[in-house]
Amino acid sequence: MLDFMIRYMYRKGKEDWLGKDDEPLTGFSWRGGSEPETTGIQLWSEVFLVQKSDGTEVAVVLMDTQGAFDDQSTVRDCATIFALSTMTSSVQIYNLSQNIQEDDLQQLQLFTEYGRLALDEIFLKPFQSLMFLVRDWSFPYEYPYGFKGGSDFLDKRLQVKEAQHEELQTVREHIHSCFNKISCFLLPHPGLKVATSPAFKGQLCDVAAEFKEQLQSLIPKLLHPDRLAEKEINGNKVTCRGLLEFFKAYIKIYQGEDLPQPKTMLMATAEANNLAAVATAKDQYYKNMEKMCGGDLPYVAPQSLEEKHQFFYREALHCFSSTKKMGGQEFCDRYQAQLESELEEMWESFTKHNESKNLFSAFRTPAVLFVLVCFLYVLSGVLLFTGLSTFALVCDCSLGVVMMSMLIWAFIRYSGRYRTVGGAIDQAAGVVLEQATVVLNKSRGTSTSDQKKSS
Ligand SMILES: Nc1nc2c(ncn2[C@@H]2O[C@H](COP(=O)(O)OP(=O)(O)OP(=O)(O)O)[C@@H](O)[C@H]2O)c(=O)[nH]1
Ligand SMILES: [Mg+2]
Repeated sequence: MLDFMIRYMYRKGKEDWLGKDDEPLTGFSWRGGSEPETTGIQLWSEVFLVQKSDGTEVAVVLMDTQGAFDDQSTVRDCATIFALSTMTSSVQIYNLSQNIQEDDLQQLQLFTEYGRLALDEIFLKPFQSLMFLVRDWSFPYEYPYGFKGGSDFLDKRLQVKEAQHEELQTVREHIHSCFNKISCFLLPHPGLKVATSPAFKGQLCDVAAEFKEQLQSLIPKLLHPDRLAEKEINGNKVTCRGLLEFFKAYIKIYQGEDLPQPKTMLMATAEANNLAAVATAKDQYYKNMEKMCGGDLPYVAPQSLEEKHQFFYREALHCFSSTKKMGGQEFCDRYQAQLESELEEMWESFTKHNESKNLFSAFRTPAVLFVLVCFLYVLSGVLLFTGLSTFALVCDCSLGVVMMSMLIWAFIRYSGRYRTVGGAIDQAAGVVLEQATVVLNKSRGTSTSDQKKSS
């Protein structure tokens, strides 16, 4: 198709632009066979300058792209190629075989949505003209070949009806909202030689007459100087130089990590299933634990809370594994691991919350500081009594510092401000308590061993 367009551009004005009967078709490389030929996006190396009848000059750039979904490309690749080519062209030809089916429309919806993501400020419809080109159209008795039949056929296919399921309505509305102009051309079968013969090199003698006739109608309608649609982005006409800049900018966006990954329908559904199952299981665990130790409920002994946690944790995992999910075992395992780590996090926060209700832990810091004050007071008295007045002075100073800390701590707890200072005091009290316990344990250890020795 594109090679016939190239012919038209080189020979325009001539009656016999379609070519001689035995002339091979050259231009963008093509070949028969089940393996794909075109990969990525290709532009014809020559920019055709065309003068319109009003004297203005426009440039025509022909772009070929790979087909959607070959065995080398991911959904992301296909969506990116479709999006890039649609964003940078004034007419996008959506080549379909035999019919326009619902999955073609869904694919179009996914790809155009991906294209729209990259455009941040859109005032108008994001894309210009979309043309469905239905190849090998076999029902000319229902809708005749060409634009007229195509347009009637497309109207029927893209009609939004009240009785339609919401899903079908959104696909149609989405496509209408993306393109300024949507058209359709029904093209007949080019003949068995074209479709099946390995010796076919594009010579017109092997092409069905009907096909040639429609080709002669279609191509001038697209490429006739006065019918050329100029490329506009956000309502502004774009020059070739501008197009290059846009192309670079769009490629950068698609290379970046900001856009979500388009996925196959199965992957997207499986992910949604699994995430929903994770959320339900988490919710179940949270509610159960909340009943045990949440909110204002009193402090629970850590061991019994842990037992409850183990039980509800297993219940939550069971809830996850018994929910029907798509994507296979390996895929689900990934989400199970995610669930396990999120449950662990929740457990940690529940234990902390429970711990904070423990009366001793709430008064741990003032208790430690109070004991320290008493100890320093007695120590200073003893030191003064034994004549070590310098050491007693140091003790008194430390006593002052501890008392100040106590007052500051009380103020912070009351006002809720300067919480980092409060945290530091708590930490220091914790260290003192720890050291004191170590010392006490040691002394108890030595006294019991002394006892053992003496016995
Ligand atoms: N049935 C049928 N075959 C066609 C038509 N037009 C071209 N062909 C044949 O289809 C084969 C592939 O044509 P291409 O134009 O390379 O198709 P393409 O979509 O660019 O394919 P890739 O670049 O390989 O993805 C060739 O053997 C053509 O002769 C058509 O309208 N109907
Ligand atoms: Mg190709």
